Amino acid sequence: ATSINQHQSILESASRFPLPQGLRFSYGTAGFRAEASVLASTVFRSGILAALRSLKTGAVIGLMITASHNPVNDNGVKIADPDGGMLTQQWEPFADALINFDVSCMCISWAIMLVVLKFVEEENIPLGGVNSSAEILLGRDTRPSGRALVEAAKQGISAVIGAVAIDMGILTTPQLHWMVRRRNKRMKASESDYFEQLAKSFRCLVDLVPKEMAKLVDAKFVVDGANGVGGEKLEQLKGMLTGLEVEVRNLGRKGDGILNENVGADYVQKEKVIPCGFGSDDMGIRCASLDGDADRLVYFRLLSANSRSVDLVDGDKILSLFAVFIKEQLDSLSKMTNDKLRNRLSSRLGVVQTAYANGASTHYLKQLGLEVVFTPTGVKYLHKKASEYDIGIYFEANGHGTILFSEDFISSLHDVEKELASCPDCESRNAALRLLAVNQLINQAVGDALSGLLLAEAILQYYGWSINRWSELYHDLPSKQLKVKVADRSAVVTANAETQVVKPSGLQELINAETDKYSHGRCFIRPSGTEDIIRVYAEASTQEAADSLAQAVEQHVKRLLTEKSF
Ligand code: G16
Repeated sequence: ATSINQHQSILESASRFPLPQGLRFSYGTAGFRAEASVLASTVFRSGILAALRSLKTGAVIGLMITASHNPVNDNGVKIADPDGGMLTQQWEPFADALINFDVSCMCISWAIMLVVLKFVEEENIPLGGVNSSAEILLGRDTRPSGRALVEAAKQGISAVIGAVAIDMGILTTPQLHWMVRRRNKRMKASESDYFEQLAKSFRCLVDLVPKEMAKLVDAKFVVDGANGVGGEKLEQLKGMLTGLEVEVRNLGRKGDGILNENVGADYVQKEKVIPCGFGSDDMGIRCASLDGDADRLVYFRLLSANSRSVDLVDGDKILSLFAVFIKEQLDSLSKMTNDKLRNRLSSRLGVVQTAYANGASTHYLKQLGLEVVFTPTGVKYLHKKASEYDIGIYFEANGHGTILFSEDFISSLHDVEKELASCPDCESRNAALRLLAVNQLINQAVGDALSGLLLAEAILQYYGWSINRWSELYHDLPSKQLKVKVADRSAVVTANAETQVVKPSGLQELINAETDKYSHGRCFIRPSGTEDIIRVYAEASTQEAADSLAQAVEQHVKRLLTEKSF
């Protein structure tokens, strides 16, 4: 009887969310994303998907309604797995099938039912079982369409018998991922717990900074909130922070501008100009920019009072700052005289980047003696790779990244810190305390602009560095990014961490021929997984050369993809 009830429940609610005619959704770089008005059925079905994932894993799952850096009229869904990371890639084909099932020969709700039942059987999911229970945490960003889409997700979740949705309201994406991870570890997981943990671990890092160094850094800095959720959350957090004077602009309040429109980390990083709300008065000031759901962060400073151009401190430079600091703490620990403790802490530190990483950053990191590896774009790939190390630092150039610590390494650090408790000033103990504080501060589930911002600020104080000094760690090779609108972005297929085009045939040879014309030339293209475009990235020894390489390749992409000659 339970099983019949379960079928009826899905059938009845599915009929209320028809799939828009003629559209196909694909699980992209970070879930589903599209114009908000066509998303109700996608979000409803994502609710079913999240509930099945929770039944399968016996753990709490997260469902976030956001389209992050996309325009305000778009929206989307990100799903957090039990460890707080992105939905396992093994379930992506099912997600695609569930959201897009073919309705040509049967009624929509029966089609859903068949897709669900086939998968439930394959995966051995206890759907309709007497004791089945599932819990899904829901969050949304500030988009006007968010409220209605959360309701659609709730209906999808409650169509699965035993599944419960807990609406956490407006959150940053990393907050929701953090909450899912914490709840599954049976730890305190409210928003105030999140803020307290960030404030406490930041204070701990700052307390370990020599006072004369901290004085060298201007306490005042300005943050662009992208008119999204991150600005308001930072306003809440800043009251709990000591030693920082943060001014937050572009909060998305009445009278402020529009979400992500000429503001935010994606805009500043791609266009290399100041966001709205910034101007010549900010000359000499350290500035940072969050994206629409606060999972990306970049820093910048104005280059001159009468131009909008910025010196960009992107994800690669944030990564480099973090890597220099972590390496220094590990070096301090390796100088410990106690052989037994030192051996316990021997660790593998790895750095993960994508093809977008500026060539100068990779060169710099390798010169530091670090192991650098590459994955395709998307935090789901970088995170997985970074988790293979004792300490894995990953960042995309667009500012999405974090530092992962293995549980074994953290437990060894605790042991070392306890053993050395009798020498409070001993540098090895301080290094252990700093690494433990970083582990508490930086989000272990996903890239988090707020925790990344606090870690960057604490490290600047530690070194006594201005943003100019930070920026001079290395000089970026000039680069250019372009977006090309095409009829069908799936026509482009890439390989080797997106550095080679496999389809359409002949295009890679054309890119190679263009690239060969420029000194230090490097260029690749890839279909975006969040927007309906092909992205072109080019690097060369001068800005003019990078621009011209990108434009030449853009022309080839346009010609080949509109001619449909592949
Ligand atoms: C998402 C992903 C990022 C990725 C970005 C751009 O970011 O989480 O890992 O770099 O999309 O992807 P694409 O180039 O495929 O459009 P966000 O911040 O938009 O969620």
